[in-house]
Amino acid sequence: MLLNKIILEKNTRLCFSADFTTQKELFKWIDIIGPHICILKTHIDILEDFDDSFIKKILEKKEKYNFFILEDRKFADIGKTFEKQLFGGIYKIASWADIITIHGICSEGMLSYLTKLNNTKIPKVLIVSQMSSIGNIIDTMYSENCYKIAKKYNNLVIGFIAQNNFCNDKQFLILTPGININSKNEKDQNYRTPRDAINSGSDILIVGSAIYKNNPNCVFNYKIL
Ligand code: 5BU
Repeated sequence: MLLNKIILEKNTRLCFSADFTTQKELFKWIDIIGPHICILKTHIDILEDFDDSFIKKILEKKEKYNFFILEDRKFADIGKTFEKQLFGGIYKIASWADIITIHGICSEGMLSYLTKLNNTKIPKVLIVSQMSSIGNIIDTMYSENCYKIAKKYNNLVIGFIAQNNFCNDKQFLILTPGININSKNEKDQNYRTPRDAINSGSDILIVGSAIYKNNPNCVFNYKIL
């Protein structure tokens, strides 16, 4: 994975959470934020006007701005359903996403299934091992079990979506959502400051609305710390 190379070359630890519902808005923001990020995070199933042209366009932007694409699908199912969701349907996620998220709950089965596939284009995996949302029921044992599974499948798993570096293992990246320079609770989302996340051992900050609901220049508050 050449993510570290991008981080160094572009001097950024920012993953932009592009939670837009139209392609026009999505690609407009990619053109604004693209030069400042190492990862672009999508939620493909919230796009209202998805069509086949999307895949070509997103891959062109990736080439132009040099970032990885993370589809935050948070897969959580049995292997054969997961396979269809990842490779098939209308989105063909595996054909354009470099990285995907999967929930820890049944990640052992999904990773074992993925390992046995003869498919050449398999995205790398981040396991959701902690969440930012208020009232989520993940406990320390759950996170610890995610770590055990990640070690077993470290050919595919490159890290975790987590709030802190709970495993303290340099082979895995920690990507942290729920970031805003004004720490606050907003509905069920718990926002912590970039500094707080970095001090907790985060490698990459996932930031969405704190940037796109603001002046684009505020990207510099989150870019590198
Ligand atoms: P925000 O606009 O910066 O709040 O968006 C956060 C994004 O990160 C959004 O796409 C969520 O789906 C995603 N997310 C999160 O907020 N918290 C989590 O624990 C996980 C993902 Br996992």
